[in-house]
This record gives sequence, structure tokens and C-alpha cells, in this order.
Amino acid sequence: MSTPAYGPLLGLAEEVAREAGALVLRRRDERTITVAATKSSPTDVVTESDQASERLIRTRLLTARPDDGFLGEEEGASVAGSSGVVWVVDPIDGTVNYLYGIPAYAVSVAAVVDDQPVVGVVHVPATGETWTAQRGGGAHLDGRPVAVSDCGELAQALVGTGFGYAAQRRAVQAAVVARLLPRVRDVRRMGAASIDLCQVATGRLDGYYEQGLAPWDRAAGGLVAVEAGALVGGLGEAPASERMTVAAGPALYPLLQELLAELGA
Ligand code: LIP
Repeated sequence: MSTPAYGPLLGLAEEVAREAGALVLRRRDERTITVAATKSSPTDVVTESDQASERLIRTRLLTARPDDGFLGEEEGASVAGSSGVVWVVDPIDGTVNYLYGIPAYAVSVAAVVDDQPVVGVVHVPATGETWTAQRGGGAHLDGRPVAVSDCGELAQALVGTGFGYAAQRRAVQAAVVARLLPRVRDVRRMGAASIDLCQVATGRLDGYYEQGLAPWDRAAGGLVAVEAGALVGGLGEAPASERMTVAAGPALYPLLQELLAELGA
């Protein structure tokens, strides 16, 4: 598939992400937010809005493109499809922010071909900001091109991170961040990985790392970051995975990776 062929996928992804965003924002404004279930811990919640958003996205995408596959955060099980395109979706990334009315939550929609995201949309309903990217076509925020920062010094770097829900994982993450904090400008924990990756893409963060990300947390935001000039991977030569996701501009990336390895992340 050549780059222009992704245009229709990007248009559909953006349309559907905005529709789902309007749904979750309306429910937030009406304060009709109900916790439907918990997942990995009692604080890892799924609201009825997560479920409604995923249903809307899945129905809209698979009605438009019935042969595509689908992997969403809330239903877990994936639909394989036969077209070679798989949609990877987080219906609300930053659910705890959503629950508390903190605006840092997003609808994240990616189209993946051969295990590589080719289209990514991260829409933040509360602010209206929408990042879009297609492979080889650059990254945009509300239609304007974005680029990573040129920061090449850890001591000057503003670094984002996040923490999992399980207490044991948090203990390890806390130990790493405690030793990282004195080595960088400062640390931000905003609570939605897709937005963090887009902040790197926009130069609002110089770097970002997190353990425990699922494909739907990083698919769309990771493509936005790469298309804005970031390097995105794991530790060493490993690709980004649940084990570790690191994102930064090319000057900072190896320094951040080395620091994380030194700290035993
Ligand atoms: C969230 C991630 C975030 C992480 C949170 C949570 P969710 O995803 O995007 O980076 O630190 O603990 O996992 O659960 O809101 O979709």
C-alpha cells in the first residue's frame, strides 16, 4: 500500500474518533459516568462510557470496512479480518482522568498493517485537540505539522512517564522514577499514554517512557511521535512493547534509553 492509499483510512479514523469523543464528552458533561467493571486492580476501572465508545467505534469502522480486523481495549478478544488492516483502539485512554473530570483523556484509533501502524488519530474531547498521522505523511495537530524538540541533554529534558495499576509494578516504577528525577529537568505524569506520546511529537515533552503499555495505548500515539521525528522503541534494540516503551527526539533518545537501563527499568 503506498502512502496516499492511507488517506481514506485516516479520514475514517478521524471521523470515528471525533464521534466517540463527542459521546464520552456528553456523558461527562451530563455526569452519567458509571463504573461498569474493574480489571487488573480495584482502581483499574472500566466505565460504561468506555464500553459505549468502543461499541460505537467498532460498529462504525466495521460497517464501513467489514473485512477489517479489530482489537479494542475493553472487549479484549480481537477480530482477525481478511483485508490485512486491523484497527487498534483505546475508546478512552486515561479512564481515571475521565472519571475524575481531569481533561487529559483521549480516544485513540490506529490502523495497523503487517503489525505496523499506518494511520493514527489521538483525539482529546475535552480540549478538542486532535493529532493525526499516516505513515510517511508526517504528524499534525489540528491540521498543523508538529515536530519533536531538539533537546539533547538529560539535565534539560522534561520527561513524561506513567504507572501501572498493580502495586508490585508501581513499586518498581517508583524506584526508577525516584532515581531518574534528579537527573532530568522534571517529570510529568499526565495519565494517558497516547497523549504523552503526542506531547513528545509536539515538543511539549522531550521524552517519555513507560512500562506496561498495551498495543492500544501506544499504536496511534506511537505513529504520531515517529512521524513527528521521534524514535520510539524499547530498551536497547528491542521494539516498543509491554516491557518498555521509550519515545524521544533523536538527540535525547539514546541518552534516555541508557539512563533507564542503568536504573534497572
Ligand atoms: C492508562 C495509560 C497510562 C497509564 C495508566 C493507564 P487507561 O490507560 O494510558 O499511560 O499510566 O495507568 O494504564 O487504562 O486509562 O486506558
